[in-house]
Amino acid sequence: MADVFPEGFLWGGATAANQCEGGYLEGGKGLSVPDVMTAGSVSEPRHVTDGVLPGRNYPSHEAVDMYHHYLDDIALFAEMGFKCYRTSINWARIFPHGDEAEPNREGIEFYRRVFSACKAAGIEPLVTLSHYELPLGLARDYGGWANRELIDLFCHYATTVMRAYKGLVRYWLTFNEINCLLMGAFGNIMGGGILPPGQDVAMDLSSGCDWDVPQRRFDALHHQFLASAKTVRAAHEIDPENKVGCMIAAQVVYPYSCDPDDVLLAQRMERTANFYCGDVQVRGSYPAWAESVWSQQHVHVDVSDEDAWTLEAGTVDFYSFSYYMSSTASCDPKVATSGNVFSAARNPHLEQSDWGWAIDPKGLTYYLEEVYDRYRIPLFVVENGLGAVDEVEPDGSIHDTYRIDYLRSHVEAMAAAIADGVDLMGYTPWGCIDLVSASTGEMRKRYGFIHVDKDNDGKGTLARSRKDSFFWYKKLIESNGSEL
Ligand code: BGP
Repeated sequence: MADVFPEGFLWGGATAANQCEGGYLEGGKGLSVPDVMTAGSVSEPRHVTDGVLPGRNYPSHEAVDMYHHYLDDIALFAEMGFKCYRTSINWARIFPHGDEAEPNREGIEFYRRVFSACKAAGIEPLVTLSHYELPLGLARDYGGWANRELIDLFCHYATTVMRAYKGLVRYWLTFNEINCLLMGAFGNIMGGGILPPGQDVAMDLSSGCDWDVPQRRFDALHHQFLASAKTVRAAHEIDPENKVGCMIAAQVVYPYSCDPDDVLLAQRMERTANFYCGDVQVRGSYPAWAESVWSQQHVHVDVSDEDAWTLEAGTVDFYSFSYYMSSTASCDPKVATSGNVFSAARNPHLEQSDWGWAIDPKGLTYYLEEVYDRYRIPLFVVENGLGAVDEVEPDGSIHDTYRIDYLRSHVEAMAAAIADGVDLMGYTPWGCIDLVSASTGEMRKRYGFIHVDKDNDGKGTLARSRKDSFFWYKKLIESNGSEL
């Protein structure tokens, strides 16, 4: 492929603290919402329990133990030639309950070591401040993000770490997949830290959430918009070199048929899912159609003059997103099924992963071009990949050609968008090292270039090994995307 990727393109990989770190009570860390979420599977939902219950499997507690393996893992990232490593800071490692005045020094020093190791290896850290990991104290005692007090608590946390890592980190993301708050169970728990009532409640993604109160989610989202906008301003004051992005779960929705009702439905779904959040964070105000979204949901969002000013003054420097799949919209209820974030109809033209996610590289080109046309700021693909079951051969090798094929076609899709004028900063495929799945809590749903010896029951040596995709990605980076 011709040289299309710009000089300095940020090739790398992405993880999140609660899915890879482990060490859940080490170094003074407090409990975080994922620490009370059990493991599930493709057919069994994860459960949220009232505290840590004996005899249950909580995958975040050890995860893949990066807390103790980070030096070796960063060395493997460097061997692949990573220019960038996206990870997140676990807020409860810095402020164990979430609302202390002074940070936990051990937590600060842990991430300083991680980011320094990245820098020493020539890898630029890209840090998510909130990746599905609200301190449990804030979820339990404040009601999560539905409570406006979280804005100041978050800003205190964000500015503390930005000051601590000044000169080490300059790329930041405020909220991971902020738009997940537009949907039921997953949005409440993972996005908003709004816990279900009860001792032991299933986070069922395939059906509705009977304890959902839409007003709470829309309030939570508004509070996160404000917290994000204030953080952007503070980041620029702390260090003018800082660049802060939003992070949206990309939803590409095609009309299932050319019935104008399907076309309009697809437009509405796509617009709400992507641009409700994108417009606030990039343009600095709610879209014109926000009122109709609110009235359909029977909610009211109170945007005071001061709020409006805050949103306008804190727009992001770049737009980042995760992209895994596309979906379709149909007015026929008989064709509806489910995807990773929003409910949709199965596309008969596309293959699906073992977890039912439609594989659609062209959807990535489509999305990059749509979003760039709308916002005209740099874009960054900070998650993409194929969750699959890998077989380890007797000699220890792993021939994950399906993963290479998936990633290759998505790199081609990015190249097509760049050739069309899209300003793309980088690409950090998800789960560059095997880690815990967010939606199902499994280990067997693997994304990594690096295999970790650990199974769904938590057994294994935690040994790391290189898959075939490791060598493929290394060559790709070496050639700056031209050797596919
Ligand atoms: C995104 C999340 C990640 C990640 C990924 C893959 O929604 O930002 O945290 O986990 O999806 O999803 P899963 O882990 O459910 O396969």
